[in-house]
Amino acid sequence: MDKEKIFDAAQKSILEYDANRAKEVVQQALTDRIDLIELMNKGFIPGITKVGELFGEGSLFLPELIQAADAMKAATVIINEAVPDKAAVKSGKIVIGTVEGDIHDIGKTIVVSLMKANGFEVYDLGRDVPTEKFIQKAEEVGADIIGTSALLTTTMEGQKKLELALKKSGLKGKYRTIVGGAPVTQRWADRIGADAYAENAIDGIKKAKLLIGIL
Ligand code: B12
Repeated sequence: MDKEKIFDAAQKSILEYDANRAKEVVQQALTDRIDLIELMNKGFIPGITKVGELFGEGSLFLPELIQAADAMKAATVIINEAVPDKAAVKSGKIVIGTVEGDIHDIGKTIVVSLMKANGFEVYDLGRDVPTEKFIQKAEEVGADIIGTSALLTTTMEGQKKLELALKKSGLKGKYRTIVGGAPVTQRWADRIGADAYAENAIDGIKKAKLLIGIL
C-alpha cells in the first residue's frame, strides 16, 4: 500500500477509536517495510494530537478519549516490540517512566520507541512511578539518564521531587535528568534543576545524546 495512505489510515484509526484497525495498520506497515518511526510521527501522533485538541475544545468526551488512547496504545505496543533493539551500538542507558499519580503514558512510550531505535538501552518503568523507584532502578542498572514524563500540572511536582531526592541522597550529577510532557517547559526544567527538557520525542533523543556527550 502507498506510504501516505498508510499514514492516513493510522491517523484515521485513532480518530475513529479503532484499536483493531490501528493494529492492522501497523501489521500492514510491517509487511510493506515502512519505517515504523515515520509511521508513528506522520500517522499515529497527528491522530492522537487531533483527539487531544477535540477533547480540549469540548467536542469529544472522556469515553471517546479513553478509546482513542487505547487504540494509540495498541499501536505503540506493537511498534515498540518491532523496533529493532540496536544491541551492538548501545549509546547509553536510560531509566524512564511517568511520574507518580499520573497514568498518561502514550508520549512516554513513543519516547521509549525512539530511544530504542537510536541505540539506547531503555528501562521503561511504566506509569505512576514513585520517585524512589526511578532512583532504585538507575542504581541497579547503572543508568546514565533518568527521564520523567508528566502530563498533569499537579503531577509535574513528581519531577521536582526526583531532583530533590537525588540531591538529598548525593546522587545529583551521577545521573543526568531529562523532563518531558505537555505542560512541562524549559523554564520548569531550569526551576527544578533538571539537566534537560525535551519538547517531543525527537528533541528528547537529541538532548539525551547531548547529555551523555555523543552529539
Ligand atoms: C490521552 C489522554 C488521556 C488518556 C491517557 C491514556 C494513556 N494511556 O496515556 C486518559 C483518558 C486515561 C486520560 C486521563 C486523564 N486526563 Co488526560 N489527556 C490525554 C490527552 C488528550 C493526550 C495526551 C497524549 O497522549 N498526547 C500525545 C502524546 C504523543 O504527547 P505527549 O504526552 O505530550 O508526549 C510527547 C512530548 O510531551 C514528549 N514527552 C512526553 N513525556 C516525555 C518524557 C521524556 C523523558 C521526554 C524526553 C519527552 C517526553 O514526547 C512525547 C512524544 O513526542 C491530553 C491532552 C493534551 N493536550 O496533552 C489530556 C490531558 C493531559 N488530560 C487531562 C486530564 C485532566 C486528565 C484526567 C484528570 C481526566 C479526568 N477527569 O479523569 C485523567 C488523569 C488521570 C491520571 N491520574 O493521570 C488534562 C490535563 C490538564 C492539566 N493541565 O493538568 C489534559 C491536558 C486534557 C485537557 N485539555 O484538559 N487522559
